[in-house]
Parts: sequence; structure tokens; C-alpha cells
Amino acid sequence: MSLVSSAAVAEHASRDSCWIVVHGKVYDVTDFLDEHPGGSKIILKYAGADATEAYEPIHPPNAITDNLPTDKHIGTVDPDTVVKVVKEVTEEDKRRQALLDARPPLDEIINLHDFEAVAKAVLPPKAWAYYSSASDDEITIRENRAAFQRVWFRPRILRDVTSVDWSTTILGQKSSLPVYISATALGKLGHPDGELNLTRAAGKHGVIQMIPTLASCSFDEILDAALPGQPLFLQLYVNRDREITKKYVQHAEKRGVKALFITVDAPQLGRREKDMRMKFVGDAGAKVQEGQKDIKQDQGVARAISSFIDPSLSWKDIPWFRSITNMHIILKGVSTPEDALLAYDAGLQGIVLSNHGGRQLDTARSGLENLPPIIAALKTRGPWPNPNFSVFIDGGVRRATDVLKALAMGASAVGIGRGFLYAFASYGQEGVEKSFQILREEFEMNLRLLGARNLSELTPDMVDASGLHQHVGLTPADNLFNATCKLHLSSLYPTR
Ligand code: 173
Repeated sequence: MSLVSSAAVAEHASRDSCWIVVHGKVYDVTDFLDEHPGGSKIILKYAGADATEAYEPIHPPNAITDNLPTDKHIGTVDPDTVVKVVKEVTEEDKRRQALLDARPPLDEIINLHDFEAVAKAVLPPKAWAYYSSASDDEITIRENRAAFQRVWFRPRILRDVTSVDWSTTILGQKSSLPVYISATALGKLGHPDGELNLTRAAGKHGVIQMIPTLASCSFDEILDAALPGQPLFLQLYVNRDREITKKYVQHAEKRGVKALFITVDAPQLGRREKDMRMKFVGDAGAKVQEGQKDIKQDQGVARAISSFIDPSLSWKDIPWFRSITNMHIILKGVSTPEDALLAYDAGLQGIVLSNHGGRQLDTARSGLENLPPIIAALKTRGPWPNPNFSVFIDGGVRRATDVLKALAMGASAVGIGRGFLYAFASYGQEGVEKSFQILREEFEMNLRLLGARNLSELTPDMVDASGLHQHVGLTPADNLFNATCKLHLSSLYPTR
């Protein structure tokens, strides 16, 4: 590849001829501008310049090389011509560094909620908005936590709980916790090592990670960071181009991934308004002004990069998935007994009762509330638990007690997404390891207090879920308005 000077790159700084530098390579993206899922405006901001910093958290390293024809790969930027810009330390950088320096030492973190508080303080505002946001009025995300609080324990006594064991098997794979790491996208928004923080911590502690389709690290980087034989699952967004999905799935199987979790609750991404507001703020400084054409950039980062997801996905596709892989297939995002039975009858290996962390259909019920009717429906097909069919739940899980309630009510294991994400966003791999330790301690104590020596001794009569379907309560506080809309309003009308 030819060497290109920085000055030559800088000459292509317009919509008519747009070159950018990513990881030291020069690309001509002129013809790609209108195809960019995130819109052209964000690329034009870096026209004629180095875009690596903006590119990195959102795209796996191979995104540009895979999508741009090779004749658009112009060359390598000549290092001698790069004017070393001493990166200006902004007030915002200083503020963030001060917050990072002021993080409590890890041994002062005593529960999973603490990570969230630290993450909120130290994350760049856009990253916090993306991770924490949920759809519309954010009622479902709050309900996910609230539902656990409507289930109460009926502990048993005098059962010799000297030794207790909370290890289990998830889809045939050993797991030190009845918890797996659920997929969350764009890990590098939170920490430079992104999802690898989870992979490394999971390998060390015998926990199973579900790899997201939209990870910031490439699939192979994650697999390369795993220990030999470390069990991993894969979350799948199905591409409109089924050949791409087929290649991806078969590559995953070849690399030893054990189960495929097909996301079925996101034919279109929900409106995460906190995230959307951030885009308005962030794009204000775009170098090249764009016309009406570019409408995607104001929809938040997730929407921008999700246009490949196929909304036509249907039950008719299930046999095709079965034909391309021998991995276990699980549907992620099931809410009703009707769909649970369709999944069972289609010969799949499980379902996740999930509302996507409250990020999709707002006022969808919680996975926990959907659990009892779904277990009851599955019991019409045979005894429960069923060794050939698993029911997982996720959403709002932060405590071992949350997990124990779900297991007592028939769940096979439980997923945690944001909880672990906040752990690495605030403290990297060590944070994730600490979160496992916290959960271990919580499992040990709560199993003892509950009178169960292992997970098979958790039975439905150990919980009182009679209030689970009662939604009466205080009207939830309107956090969305208080935290974002009001702020936005005050920036528009500073005097109000
Ligand atoms: O919840 C999400 O943000 C999500 O699933 C997603 C989907 C597409 C792109 C990025 C994230």
C-alpha cells in the first residue's frame, strides 16, 4: 500500500471527495457517505482527518475493511507527515480525570448498585446516556426492579446449611453462578478494553459470557481472549442478508460457541430519548453542515447502527437456523405463554423472558412477572424442570435474592447485562471480578437464610409471589423528565 501524506488526506475534506484515516490507514469514503448506517454527517466531521477516536468505540476493527471495496483503500498515512497534535486537555477531560481519581477504592464497593453510581459519575455523558437509557417513559426499566420487590421469601429453617453450593449447569455448560453475562452493545464506550473485560473475568471465575453481535471488539478478538475451553454464548441480530448471518453463525460454531441467543424483541430499536437528546448536543459542532438528507444522526447511536437488522424475521425462519447450526438455539425476548409454547414446539432449546432491559416496548411486563404463566404453560408439555428446554430471565437483576426468586419460580438461570457493564465501565476487569465475588457472598448467605443447600432445593413454595401481578402502587417518579427533558429545556431557555 502506498504512503499518503497527511496533507494529501487533508485535501479530501468535502462531500465531493472525502478521505478519512482509521488506525493509520487512509480510506476514500465519498461513495459510502450516504450508506453509512450512522449517517454521513458524523463522517464529514472527520473529512480529511483522522477519525480513529470516533470510529473505535462504535465499530469492530474490521467494519471498515469489510464494508469498503478494496479500491477505496488508498494507502497508509505517512507517519513522518503527521503533525503531532498535542491533544488539548479540555475542561471536560480534567473533570472526568478528577472523577476517576476520586473513585472509591474497589473494596468499598459492596453491592452491584454501587458500580452503577460510580459509572454514572465517571462515564462520558454520551456513554452514560446510551447505556442507561430505556424506551419512551422508561416505565418498564423501573418495573424490572420493582417486580422483584413484589415477591417475598418464605424461608425454611433448621436444615443444616453448613455447606451451601450455588454452582449450576447452563445449557450443558458448567457455571460457577446461576447467572450469565447478558449481551450489551458497544463496550468500548465504557472502557478501552470493551467486552474483553468481561471475557477475561468470566474465564477466570467460571462464568459464561454471551457475546453481543454489536460488540466494540470483533468476535475473534473476544474468542482469542478466552481461555481454552471457556464456554461462551452468542447473541444474534439477524441480518437482512442471510448469507452474512449464516457465515457469522457458522464461524461462531466453528470457534466453539455453545449456544445462539437470537434476539426477537427488536425488529426496530425502541426510542431511547436520553440517548437521542445526547446526539443533538454532540453533533452541534459538525465541521460540514449537511442538508435534509441526513436524518439518521438524531436517533441515537444504537438506532444509527441497527439498520441491518431484519424486521421480516418470523417463525418461518426457525427451520433455517436449525439447518445451518447444531448449536443450542434460544429465543431472547419472549413475553407470553403463547410464544413460549411456539418456541418449545419448534424444537428450540430455550427462551429468555426479557424486555431488552426496558429498551424496547415500554410498559411491557417484566420477565419475572411473565415467568409463572410461562412455566405453567410449559408444564402442559411435560414435567418441569425439563432437561431439554431452559427458561432464562433478565432485566433489573442486581442481587442474589433476585436470582434466587427467579430460580425458585422455575427459571433455569438469570442474565445480568447492565450490572456487569457498569462494573467494567467503572473499574475494568477488576470491577467485573469484584461483582462476581459480591454475588458469591450474597448467594452463600441468602441460600443459608432461605434454608436451601443447593439450587435444586429452591422450590416454588419458598416464595410468596401472590402480589406479583399487582401493579398498584405509587405513580413512578418521572425520572426521564427530571433527568433529561428538563435539562434540555433549561439549555434552550436558560432563564426558565
Ligand atoms: O439495546 C441496544 O442498544 C441494542 O440492542 C442495540 C441494537 C443495535 C445496535 C446497538 C445496540
